[in-house]
Amino acid sequence: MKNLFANFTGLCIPGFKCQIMNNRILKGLIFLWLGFFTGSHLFAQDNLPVDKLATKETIHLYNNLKKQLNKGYMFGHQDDVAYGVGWKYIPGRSDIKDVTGDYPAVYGFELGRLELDHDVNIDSVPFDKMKQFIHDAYERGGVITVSWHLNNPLTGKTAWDPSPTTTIGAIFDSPAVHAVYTGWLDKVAAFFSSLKGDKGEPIPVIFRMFHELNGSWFWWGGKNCTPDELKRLYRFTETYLRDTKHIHNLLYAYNTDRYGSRDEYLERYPGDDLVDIIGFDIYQRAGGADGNAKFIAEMDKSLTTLEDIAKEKNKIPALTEFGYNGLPDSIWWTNVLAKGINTHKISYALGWRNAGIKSEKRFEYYVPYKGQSSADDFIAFYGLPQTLFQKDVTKEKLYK
Ligand code: BMA
Repeated sequence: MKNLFANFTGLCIPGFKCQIMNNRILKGLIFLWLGFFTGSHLFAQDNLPVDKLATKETIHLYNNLKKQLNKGYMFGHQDDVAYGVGWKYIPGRSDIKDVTGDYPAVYGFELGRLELDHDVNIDSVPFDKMKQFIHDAYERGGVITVSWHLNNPLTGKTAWDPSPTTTIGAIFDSPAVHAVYTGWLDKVAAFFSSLKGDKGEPIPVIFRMFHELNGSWFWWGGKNCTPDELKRLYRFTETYLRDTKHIHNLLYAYNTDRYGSRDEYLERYPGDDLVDIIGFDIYQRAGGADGNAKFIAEMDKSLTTLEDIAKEKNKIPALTEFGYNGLPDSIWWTNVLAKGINTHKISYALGWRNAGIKSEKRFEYYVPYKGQSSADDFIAFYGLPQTLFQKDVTKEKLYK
């Protein structure tokens, strides 16, 4: 011990050579200490997402999303590059790009049916194509978010099979159902760890687990389980992915549907240690001046509450899904959506998918395609200083 101390303090006796060596050791130690200091400063406790072992790129994304709140909100679109109204899998194509010349900044994808080993997801998107889309979007500097309409592991039916209300209980109490559920998580973990950038680094993903969890249409939501059951499932799922499967490229989003009060929003909140991003989904159903005014007022109120909670809890607020199906209002973007969001600081707003038009009465699309009646207004919306698209965020280098 004594000798060691003498060496480190440069007191090595006798000789010059020894002195040089000691200086080197000292310099090395100072270097290491400085490195540690700057590193720990950069990744100080407050600047880490809930996964303390998150990859470098995930940590950068997390911090940049926070910083960017002062610049504007990113526009996102589900399945943007996979298909649009009247087309499917045309390389490089996107309805948003057809209209504005630019891609969205956030790209939503969906994992439903991955748990069943299907080659294509619930909306017929092949998983191998999805991985390529995710890779390309990430390399362009875009942000990836993923939802998962997973089947009911107790009944084997779809996510929309709420009965019986014992599914979450069975996941914990029945070894067979537990095994089904963890088997599904293993597949999701394999999917996330297969997402790699050009340098082999894992691609960060915002995972919207158990989205719309205050509504009663999914087996994990609303009346179909108790708040404590959902919280337990959320904690188990995240811990399993992170600690058992060692997945460290995820930011976790807590995601309700539209909500009436702060208490309702937080009723199923699983804990500050599990959530990076807080958001909600909201759709406009009624049009006209009255419908628009109500939608703007609801957005304004809900976003105010969301921002307050985000500030208190040091989380990132986002509009995790929105839409007005069929976009019947030609100035909806600047006259309604922008008015609802523009006074708020949120990270992003994700428009739902452009599944297409089957007939006059059967259609599903939430962003304009070229020629759609709200396309010109969307270009004006694109030009607003608050809205950020691909070109804006590429400049920001969100992963550095
Ligand atoms: C719903 C609808 C469905 C779709 C599902 C999963 O909101 O868009 O058509 O299958 O999401 O993405």
